[in-house]
Amino acid sequence: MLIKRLGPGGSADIQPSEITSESVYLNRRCLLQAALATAVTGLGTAWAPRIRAEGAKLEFTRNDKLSIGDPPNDPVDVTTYNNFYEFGIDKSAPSKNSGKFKPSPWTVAVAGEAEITGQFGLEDILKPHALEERVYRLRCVEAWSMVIPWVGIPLGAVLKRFKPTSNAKYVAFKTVLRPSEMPGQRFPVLEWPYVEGLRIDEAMHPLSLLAVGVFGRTLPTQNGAPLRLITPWKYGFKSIKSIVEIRFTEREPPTSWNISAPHEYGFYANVNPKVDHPRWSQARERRIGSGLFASKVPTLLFNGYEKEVAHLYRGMNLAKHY
Ligand SMILES: Nc1nc2c(c(=O)[nH]1)N[C@H]1C(S)=C(S)[C@@H](COP(=O)(O)O)O[C@H]1N2
Ligand SMILES: [Mo]
Repeated sequence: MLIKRLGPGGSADIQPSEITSESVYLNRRCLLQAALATAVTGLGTAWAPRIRAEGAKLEFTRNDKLSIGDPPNDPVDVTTYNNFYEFGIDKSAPSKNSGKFKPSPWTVAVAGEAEITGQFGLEDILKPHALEERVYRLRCVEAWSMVIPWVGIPLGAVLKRFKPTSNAKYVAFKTVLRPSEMPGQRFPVLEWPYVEGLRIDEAMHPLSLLAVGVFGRTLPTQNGAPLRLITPWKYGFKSIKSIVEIRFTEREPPTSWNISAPHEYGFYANVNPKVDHPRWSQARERRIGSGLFASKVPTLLFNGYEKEVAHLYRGMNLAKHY
């Protein structure tokens, strides 16, 4: 497989052997270690020791402007209460069944309507971007939510480096297909590999994040290592994990949940408390960690990010485009 190197001005072919593995690269980022991470972010180590599957410490700065003030969920909840059907459908399955999954080395194929396409090492995709921590609310369509401090890079900045053409109206993402390491893929629960997509302006929105870490460390396998999407104003299922392909397309791409249940899940998947799921209400949500008997809290339009994203959907009927 020929793997390209993405530079600021274009790409040059290189041999796979030249590629630094993701873990080596991410370790290199950790030059300053915990002391600085704590100094810079005011957070850092207090959370880290409680993570189940400990990744490498990351060097990052906290993006306060794009973070919410709510206290993050317990790391144990974030890393053991997961949806990642490739490892099973129970919430506890991804943390239990993802031990064999190898997130390194990792390459991402970039394809479609862009001037620069090819197969790129994860390191090359990440390299020029500074890692940021952003505390986002995650709202699952199953009517529960969490507050999670992701570490990543803005998706839009990454996409721009591939020089999308004027035909690039959408961006499609694909999860790795690896049934030998992902036991859930041996069952036809969903059509594999998992796919998702965004309209190009949604992808370019400053809130869209390509996450490589959580709680200041590289992503645990159950949270989508080594690279996943986060779109906080949409239901969690848009935030596709373990991405191996990014494709610029002219037409709206297929998405896994829409393929599996088209009357229940649309392409947009914006959090909208007024549009019920056909089988349950979306008006309220349970905050994971608030206790089984805690009352549900009202769900906010666009998951609380209305001010930031409402302009993307002006003139659209959001009851129709669910
Ligand atoms: N590849 C893949 N990505 C996925 C899923 C999945 O099953 N497979 N589940 C989605 C759903 S429904 C949710 S709510 C979030 C959960 O992310 P978390 O487990 O990191 O909290 O991941 C999303 N991304
Ligand atoms: Mo979800």
